[in-house]
Amino acid sequence: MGRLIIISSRLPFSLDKEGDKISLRQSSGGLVSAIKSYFENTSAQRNDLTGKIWMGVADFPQEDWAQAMEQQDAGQEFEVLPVFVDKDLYENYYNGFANSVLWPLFHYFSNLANYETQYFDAYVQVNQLFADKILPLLEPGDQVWIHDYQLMLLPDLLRKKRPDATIGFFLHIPFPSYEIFRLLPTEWKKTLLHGVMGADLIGFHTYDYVQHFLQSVKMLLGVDNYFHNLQYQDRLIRIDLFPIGIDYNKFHLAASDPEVEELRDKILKDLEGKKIIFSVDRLDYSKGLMNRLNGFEYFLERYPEWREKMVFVLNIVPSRDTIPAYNDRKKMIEEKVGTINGRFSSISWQPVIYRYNHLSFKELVALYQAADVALITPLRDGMNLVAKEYVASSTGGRGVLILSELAGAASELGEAILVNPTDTSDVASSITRALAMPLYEQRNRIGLMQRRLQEYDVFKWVNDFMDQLIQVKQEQQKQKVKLLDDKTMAAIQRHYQGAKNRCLLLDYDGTLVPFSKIPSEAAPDNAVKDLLGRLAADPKNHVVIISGRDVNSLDRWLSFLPVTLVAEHGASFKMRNSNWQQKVSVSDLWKEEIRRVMQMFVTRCAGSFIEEKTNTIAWHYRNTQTGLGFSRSRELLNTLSQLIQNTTLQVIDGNKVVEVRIGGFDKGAAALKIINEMDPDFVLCMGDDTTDEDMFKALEGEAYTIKVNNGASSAQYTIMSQQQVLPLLQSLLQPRTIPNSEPEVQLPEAHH
Ligand code: GDG
Repeated sequence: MGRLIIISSRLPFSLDKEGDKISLRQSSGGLVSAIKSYFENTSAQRNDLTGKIWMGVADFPQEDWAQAMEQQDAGQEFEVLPVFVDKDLYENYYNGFANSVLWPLFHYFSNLANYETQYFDAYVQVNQLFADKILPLLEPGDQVWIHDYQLMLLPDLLRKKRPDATIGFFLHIPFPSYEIFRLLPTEWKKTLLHGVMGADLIGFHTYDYVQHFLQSVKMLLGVDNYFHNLQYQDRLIRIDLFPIGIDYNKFHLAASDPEVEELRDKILKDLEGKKIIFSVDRLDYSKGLMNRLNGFEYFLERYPEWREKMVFVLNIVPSRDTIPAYNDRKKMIEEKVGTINGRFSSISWQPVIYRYNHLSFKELVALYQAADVALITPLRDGMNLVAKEYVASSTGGRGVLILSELAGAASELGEAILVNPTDTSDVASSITRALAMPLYEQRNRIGLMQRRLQEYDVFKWVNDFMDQLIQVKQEQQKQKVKLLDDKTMAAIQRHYQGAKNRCLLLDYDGTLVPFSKIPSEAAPDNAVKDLLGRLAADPKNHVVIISGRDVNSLDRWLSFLPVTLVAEHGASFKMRNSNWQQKVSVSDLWKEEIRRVMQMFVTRCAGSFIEEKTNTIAWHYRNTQTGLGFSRSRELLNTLSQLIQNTTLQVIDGNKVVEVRIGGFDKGAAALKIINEMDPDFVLCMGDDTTDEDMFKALEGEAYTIKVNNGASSAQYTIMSQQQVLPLLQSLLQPRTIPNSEPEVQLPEAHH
């Protein structure tokens, strides 16, 4: 491994200027907390790291930066690479697209999203600035890790110039459901997805976000996944969940730091005799502060016995206060705090202690320690580190966490009291439950959560992500489909000539014949018939045409030849010189329902049509207006996938066709069955479509697998077009002069 290059939209600090003196101040926020901890703890880092770089926008002028670097001692744990962005451009990028479009939308506040074109333009430009800065500095072996929603286009911008670079991307906020994501203007949403897909590994906090992302990729880019892997533009990409952890020991051990103890004791003394409820958040509508206050107000109303016996310490950290949606919120919150205090305070007691400031780390931990209850109720939150930090800071197992079920952290912290923040009475009753919880129960719950947080801490998180990134790279290497070159072809020919029992498995449409506008007109021409005839005439050959076509077409076009025909992906067979056999006979009732749905799509999409076969029914959109056909096919896929749930049917997203078929057949199983029966010493398998991938996978190590047309594939080799298929087969019959050198190609062993 080489250098680790972290790229986030902002650098993890800003500059403080006092007269001539300039100093660095660390900024707060989840991402900064996590990566800083990792960089500070050298013993937890991978030992093969040769350097650490952090790149991000500097929110200070270039001159100040130069001066700060002169004054700064060389004690930084990492090299800093500042990006300088013009103020107006930055405004449109950061406060504009990032925080007035993506942030609200991804947190399900679609009504707050402001789709301004200049915002998007600025987003593209700033992502490009990042790319321009880092590209000339990239070295082989570098691991680039791009963070968060402000830089979704960067992975692809790097990929375009450095196809082999190692690039990871992590999203710290939720990835919303497709129904929300699709609200973005079409060009933007496709550009964003395509941008992220420049990465090799894409990480999210929870399983739901992974699923949402995969669904959007399927609907908008037409790419399906298998076990969290995607094949996109010739590359394997892995999408997985990496729930971010915290620096557990930093929080847990800080609790016994004398300064923290002193601060905590002071808080406890000042609020003596009262239970403490605590929350700390950036000022953000996603954090659900108004709902929290409503819940707290209802608690005071509904459970008067707790009045004077508790206080709610509400700490809000200033954030993005130049955006109107944030500033308005501050006023509303302060009014609400005023109302509650006005309504319930007595001369000696005030229910809400409200502060609008940034706490030092020690103050923060002292408050975590002092609090009997942490009330953390965001309306949406990618993860929420505050909840984890509160749990980690507890000593002796004291403390109760009330956590919103809409925070990513809820999927790991099941022992918290989980609430729906919009349910005011649920919040209120959870507060009483927490305040009254016996110590043994608190200990039990906190203990279980602490063990989990200690186990998967921030160091595990980073190393886990880096390990997977390296693994994906290795798999890509293994999987790289090689262009079939002359040398390999010569080796295949040599093997062919020496073999006595050969099997040639050939797909029909798109392989033996080009695609035709009307499927029923794709009859083989004389050249195909002649070639197949000559191949089949050699007694050492067994030619198999393996297709998704129905029995009738294959029978009409090819049954005059001594070849084996496989129709409908293996549902029907006609072994060489014998009769058709059908593998299943099931009721055709299912087709009626599917036909009805497909018929609707035929009406809604001019040029599309339905094709029915014995075991499949397909909707073709090859002849439709390009964009429309594709987008209708996404809708149809979605509808059909829902419809066939819990049945044995399968929906296949093929080449310009959406097909439903009875499950249990695929070309892979059919191909294996044939070669198991005939035990050949040479197998060649060619195909072009998604369904042919099943054969390529099933025959791995047993056959020369060749994919027609460029594109990601499990096949060993690829040829660039369908027009090369016949000449290739022809060359088996009449080999050119074969060079004598040893082949580099891996020869599949004879099948046993
Ligand atoms: C994003 C996602 C995801 C807060 N106030 C003070 C302070 N903090 C520190 C906390 C914590 C961090 O800031 C806040 O992290 P969160 O996770 O709660 O929230 P976001 O900043 O919105 O972070 C979030 C996160 O990224 C990581 O992936 O969990 O869902 O929105 O570490 O301790 N620290 C100090 N004083 C404060 O007043 N010292």
